[in-house]
Amino acid sequence: MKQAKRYTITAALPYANGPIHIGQLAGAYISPDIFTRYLRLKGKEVVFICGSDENGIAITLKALKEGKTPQEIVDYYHELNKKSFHDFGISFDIYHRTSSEIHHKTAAEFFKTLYDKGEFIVEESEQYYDEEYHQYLADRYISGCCPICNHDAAYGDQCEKCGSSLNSKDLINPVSTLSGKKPILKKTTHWYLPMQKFEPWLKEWILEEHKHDWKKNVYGQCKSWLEQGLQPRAMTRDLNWGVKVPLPGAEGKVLYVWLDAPIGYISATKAWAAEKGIDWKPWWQSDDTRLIHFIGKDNIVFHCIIFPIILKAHGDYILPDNVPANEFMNMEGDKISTSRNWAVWLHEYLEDFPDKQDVLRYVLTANMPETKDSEFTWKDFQSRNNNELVAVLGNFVNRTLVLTQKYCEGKIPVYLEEVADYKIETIQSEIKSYLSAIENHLNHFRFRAALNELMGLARFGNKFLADAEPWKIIKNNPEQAKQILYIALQICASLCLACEPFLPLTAKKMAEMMCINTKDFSWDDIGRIDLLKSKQQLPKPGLLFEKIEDGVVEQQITKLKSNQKLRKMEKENIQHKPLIDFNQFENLELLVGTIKTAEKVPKTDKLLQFTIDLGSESRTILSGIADQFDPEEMIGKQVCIVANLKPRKIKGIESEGMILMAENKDGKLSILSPSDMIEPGSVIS
Ligand code: B3M
Ligand code: ZN
Repeated sequence: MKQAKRYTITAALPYANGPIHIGQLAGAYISPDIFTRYLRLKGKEVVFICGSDENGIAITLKALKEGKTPQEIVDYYHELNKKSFHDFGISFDIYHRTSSEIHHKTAAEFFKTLYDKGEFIVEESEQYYDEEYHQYLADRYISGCCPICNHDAAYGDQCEKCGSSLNSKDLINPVSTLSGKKPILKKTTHWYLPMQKFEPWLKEWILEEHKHDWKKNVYGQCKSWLEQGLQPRAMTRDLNWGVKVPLPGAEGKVLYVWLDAPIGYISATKAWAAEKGIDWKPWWQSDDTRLIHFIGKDNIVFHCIIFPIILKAHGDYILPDNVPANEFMNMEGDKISTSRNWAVWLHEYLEDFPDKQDVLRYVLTANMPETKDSEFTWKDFQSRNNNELVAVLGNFVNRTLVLTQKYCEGKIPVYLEEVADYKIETIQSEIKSYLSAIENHLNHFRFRAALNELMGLARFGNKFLADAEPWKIIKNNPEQAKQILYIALQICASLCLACEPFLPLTAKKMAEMMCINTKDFSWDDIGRIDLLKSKQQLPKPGLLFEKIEDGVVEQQITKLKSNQKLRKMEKENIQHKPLIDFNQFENLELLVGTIKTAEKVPKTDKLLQFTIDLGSESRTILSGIADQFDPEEMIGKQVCIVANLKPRKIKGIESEGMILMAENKDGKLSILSPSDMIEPGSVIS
């Protein structure tokens, strides 16, 4: 860790294509907020940078799905997410946007500098292209049959059924999700960063220099990337949304989103500095600046390998000093997923738990996925609230303040050393020892342990009060009882300051209850026994936290499950297949037929053989439905037929079409029939 004059702290720029959920908050936002608030209290110069990632395929896909423009999507989610972070007290100095002009300019200049230095190699390759939409197709825009498990709706980069990561060219029968047509392969040119060139340097910089100060999960991932060997990676894309490639002849091409997004930290810093009228450069270019990126584990390679390569190649920039990435937080036994509706979104949480931001901050910090994946459950949320926040922190503060009202008319007592039975120094050094434990943990990005020490200080306060028993002493020795309260109140004041990085809204409430102006104090004042002014009249105290009843969390669990069911049904019903054109539909020949004969195909479990009258002809059609239908009962029924399906031989019998059925999610079948009898051979359209 280097000595620093100033700190540039960044938190991953979330895509502006959906609301923020608790997994993201626990992964990449609470920890830098705690860290930054702590540094500010220490009197350090620090800037805390974040903003919306508004470029790339994640945005254009969402726009396509919702029938909106990418701009509409990012405008909406930028505002929503900015507000959510603000509501949860995440104290960014700026929440910027990568669609801004200054970002486009900064990112394009960065690319141009690297280009002028000859850092890219230009290569031509074949990529899928949609002729109808005149667009090259990113992997996510191609769907087809998975070569591994045969799932018929795999994406070009991944099969969601079997989880295999794929190459779009491996898909069987690829179709463009834009037009529904088969894409063609077409040549295109891109600019590649030869990452392998930087391998020896990265091995030295990460594997040697940061062997001891980077977290094990981060170091381990980097090591495995570096051991596998780096490959050239394309830094441009064929897309019409994003930062345009600033070169002649590069029309229709934009920067790869993972090239421009981290540069977003720099452009955000520029915007922030411009507003303050200061120079942005020291924050990114001075050796006495500590640059720290807070991210989730899926972003490690981009922040530890690709972005540092880009910074190094540019030459004017400092490198990250640390990248304390978290693992993932799961929820109620499953991965958090927006698309499966298995999540708690910040704006929804606040609707159900108004004013309880700090409870969530507390629970997410206590469970932060620092070294391995962790788990959020509503039961744990409830029990941490009731047994820790209410029973320990809230209880200590409330008891102290209520007793002050009772024994001292709500005034902070005067400290009389000759009366006090307690060695102030011992109390002070006890508080200081919690404090230095908190500091030590924070300096090593151990937020869970730091929070635990904070609660240790609250426990210490509780124990002090319980052991001193002012309620017993008050009758015979009221002065002595007041001294006890004086000390308890000062411990509360220390707690208030120490809470601020973790539970900023609670710290604010505590400060109001104790009439303390936290701005007058710094982190190093914690432990002082004169933080509160004697004779100060305090208002009637309210509660810091309240108990959460069983019914409340049960409701949340029910909501989660019903949300998911709804989503699953929507998905099953609607999201199956890519869109088709009307002429594709018209190519289907659908006819009504009447079943003349029906019998089971011998030596099979499920096959029924039908003769179907189509008016001018009759057809033999096989159908695998014998487990649900009795052949005899089907004779005479009218059915809908796909009449132009290529004949197929099944068990030696040629089937000349298909009978249409509806199937519910439990696999129950129902035959589709016209509602009134109609001539066989009638056309369905
Ligand atoms: N937007 C991915 C994500 O939201 C990406 C992070 C960018 S950080 C520069 O996880
Ligand atoms: Zn598959």
